[in-house]
Amino acid sequence: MIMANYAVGDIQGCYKEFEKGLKKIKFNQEKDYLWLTGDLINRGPDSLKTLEKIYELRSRVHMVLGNHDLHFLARYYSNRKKQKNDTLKEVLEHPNCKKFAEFLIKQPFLFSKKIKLSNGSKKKIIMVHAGLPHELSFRDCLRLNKLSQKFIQENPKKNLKKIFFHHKKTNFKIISLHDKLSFFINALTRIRICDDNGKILFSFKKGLSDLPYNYLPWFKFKIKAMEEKDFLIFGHWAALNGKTRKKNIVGLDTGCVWGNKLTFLRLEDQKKYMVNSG
Ligand SMILES: [Mn+2]
Repeated sequence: MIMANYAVGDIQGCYKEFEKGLKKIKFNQEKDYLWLTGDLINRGPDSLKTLEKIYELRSRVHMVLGNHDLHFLARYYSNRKKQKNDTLKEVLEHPNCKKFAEFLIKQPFLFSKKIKLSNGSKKKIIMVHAGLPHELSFRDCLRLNKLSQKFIQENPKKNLKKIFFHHKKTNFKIISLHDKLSFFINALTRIRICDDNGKILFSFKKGLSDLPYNYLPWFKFKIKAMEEKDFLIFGHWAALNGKTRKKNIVGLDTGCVWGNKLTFLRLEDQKKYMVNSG
């Protein structure tokens, strides 16, 4: 392979497995790219080393922010409270913390690029952390992504606080632009299931066999932002263990931080490389 794009599921501070995976795929930072689905840090043992490595590789990294990355940014910029399973202390107390925060706050919620597959055809790849609200067009997604990035970057202290409103606003029937951006950010970083009207149940974290009445995984709806020929990768939902039963929507969070596996997917030919936890 001349050059390759490797997508990696939620690392969550599992540095050892990340490093092992880079060796396994023979990652070449002269020509390859890494696509990270977000939640790079927290809960796992080595958030600091993980950030150091990703920062070192940053010119070869495409990434989107996950809910844990946002939580870190909110702790750094706006004194958000520690959660009981946080493992961010080492990063927050490190002299390079500012550098990492400034790197992360520049990252998008949605990333998309056309790549050339090994069969010679071109494919649009869309990457998000958790998923997409099905009623949004791709143009709307790009526009809201830009505005959301601007929103948190222009006043991180104040605006990062605002986006953590959690379960109160659950769909797009929202009037103010800031509420809309806040909803967009929460949806892209935390969605798992929703109903026909796009109402998201943010508190749900289980698997497909425990779906509440009237709710379906976001990817079971017709996703307006995607064409049949596009390909979407996401992380976040470890209980799925990567399975969506859709050919062009692939989950990459295989629960490494919960003792399962870290998944690397070569986008050119869909070859999967798995690293066992531990
Ligand atoms: Mn997540």
